[in-house]
Amino acid sequence: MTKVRAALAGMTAALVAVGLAELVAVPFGARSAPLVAVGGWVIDHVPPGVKDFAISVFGTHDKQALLVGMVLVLAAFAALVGLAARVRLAFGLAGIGLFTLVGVAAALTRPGATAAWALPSLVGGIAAGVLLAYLVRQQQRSAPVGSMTGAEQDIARERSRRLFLRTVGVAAAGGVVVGVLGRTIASRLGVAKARSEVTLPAPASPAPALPSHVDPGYVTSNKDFYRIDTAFFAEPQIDPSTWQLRIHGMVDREITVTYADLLDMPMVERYITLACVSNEVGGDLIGNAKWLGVPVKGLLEKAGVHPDADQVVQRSVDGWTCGSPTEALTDGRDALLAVGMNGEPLPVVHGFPVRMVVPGLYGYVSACKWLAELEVTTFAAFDAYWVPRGWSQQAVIKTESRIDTPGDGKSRPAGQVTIAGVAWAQHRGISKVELNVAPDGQPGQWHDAELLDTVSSDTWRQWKLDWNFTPGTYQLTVRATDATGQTQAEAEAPPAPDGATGWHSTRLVIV
Ligand SMILES: Nc1nc2c(c(=O)[nH]1)N[C@H]1C(S)=C(S)[C@@H](COP(=O)(O)O)O[C@H]1N2
Ligand SMILES: [Mo]
Repeated sequence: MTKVRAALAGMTAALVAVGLAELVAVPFGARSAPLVAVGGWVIDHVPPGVKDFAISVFGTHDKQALLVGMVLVLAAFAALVGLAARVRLAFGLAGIGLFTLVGVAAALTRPGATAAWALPSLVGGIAAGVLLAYLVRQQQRSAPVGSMTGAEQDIARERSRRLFLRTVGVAAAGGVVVGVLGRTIASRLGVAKARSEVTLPAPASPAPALPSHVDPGYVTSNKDFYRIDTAFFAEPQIDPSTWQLRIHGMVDREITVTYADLLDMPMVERYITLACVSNEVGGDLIGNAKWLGVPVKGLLEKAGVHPDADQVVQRSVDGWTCGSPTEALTDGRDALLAVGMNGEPLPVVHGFPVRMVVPGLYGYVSACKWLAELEVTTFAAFDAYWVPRGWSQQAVIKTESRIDTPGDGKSRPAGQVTIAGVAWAQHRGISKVELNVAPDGQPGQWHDAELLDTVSSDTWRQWKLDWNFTPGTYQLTVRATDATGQTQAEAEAPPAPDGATGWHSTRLVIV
C-alpha cells in the first residue's frame, strides 16, 4: 500500500468510527458520543489561560474552534495510524485501540454517564479496526507480484488503486450518512416534542405591562438572546416528566420537586435582564426577557435553610455548578426557578425544563440551566465551576452602559442625530445616563441623556440623546449612574475575575 493510501485508510477508519458512534449514541444521548464527550472533557479541563486565549481569538465561536481543532488532531492522528498499519497491521490496530480508549474514558467520566456510554466509542472503534484491517489486506492481495509481466503489473496496479478508492469512498460516505442520521434522529428524539406539549400556567402575578415609552429592543427575543454555557454540541435533553429538583444540604428537611409540582405552584412573571460576566465593555452578552417561574424563596423556606448556610449551589444535569448567596435568593427579590421565557417553555439551549434567574447577579453565579439540584452549603465549603478557573466566588452585576446606534464608525449627514443605547445595574436600577460628545482631538462635554421607561430596577434601561452635529469626526462616550448614586467605573478592567469595567466609546463621522 502506498503511504498516501495508508494515511487515507486511517482517516477513513476514523471518520467511520466517529459517524457510527453518533448513531450508536442515540439511545444514550448525544453527550455519550466520542467527539462530544472528548470536547466536553477538554472544556472542563483546559487551563484558564488557554481558555481566555481561545475566547480572545474566537469569541463566542470558541466551541466551533475547538471542534475544528479536534477534527484536525483526529485526522492527523488517524493518518499516522494508517501509516503504522502499513508497517504492521497490529501497530495500526493498537493506535485505533488507543483512541477508542480516549473516547470511552471521556464518555464514562462525563457527569451523568452510565456504563452504556462506553458503547458509542467501542462500536465505532471496532468498526474502524475492521475497516483498516480490510483495507490493508485488500491492498496486500491486489498488489502486483513479481511473477507478472510488466503489462500485467500495470493492470494489477490500476485495479488495486480502483478497489481502494471504491472501498474508501463507500466507507467514508457511509460514515457521513450514519453520523448525520444519528444526529438527526437524536434531535428528533430529543425533548423538542415533550417541550412542544408543555402548557405553561397563567401567572398568579403577571409581569407589568410594558410602558409605552420603550423602544422595541427593550425585550430580547428568544432567538436573539445570547447563549453561554459549557455544553459542547449537545445540550442536555431532559424529559420534563422525569425531571426532579432536589433541595438538600444544610436544610432541616430535604425536598424533591417534580415538574408537575412546580407548574402547580403560583407563578410569577417578570422582566429580568440577564448578563454574562464575560461581557466586554460594549459587548452583547446581555439580554432582557420575560421569565415565568416560581420564586425559589418559598421552596428554600419549606426545606428550612440553616442560618449559617451562606451559599446555595445550583447543579445542572451535566455537572456544571454555580453558587449564589443565600441572601440573594431569600431577600424578596424575584429569584426564580424559571420554566418560561417570553411566553414559551424555556428553549432547550436556555435550560429546558427549568433554570434559575436571579436579578442583580451575573449568570455564572446564579442562572443554572438544566437545573437538577440546589445544595444549601457555605462559600467556605464549596467552590462552584468557574471559581477554580479564576473567577470570583461572588459577583454582583456592575453598572454598565452601551451605545448601540449609530454603530461604531458609522457616518451620518449633518444635522440632528439620535444617539441611543442601554444601561444596566440590575436590582439597583439606573438613575442617570450621560453622553460625552467630543469633536476629534478636543475634550468633550457631558450631556444628560433621556431615560426611557422601564418596568423595574431588574431590567436594563434604554436611553437616547438627540444632538445637532456639524461635519467632523466625533468620539461618543457613555456612562451611567445607578440608583444608589454610584457612577460606573471609568478604569478599564477585563471581564475576569468579576466583570469588565470602563466607559463604552464609539466614533461617529458627520458628513
Ligand atoms: N448548566 C449550565 N448553566 C449555565 C451555564 C453553563 O455553562 N451550564 N452558564 C451560565 C452563564 S456563564 C451564563 S452568562 C448564563 C447564560 O444563559 P443563557 O445562555 O440562557 O443566555 O447561563 C448560566 N447557566
Ligand atoms: Mo456567563
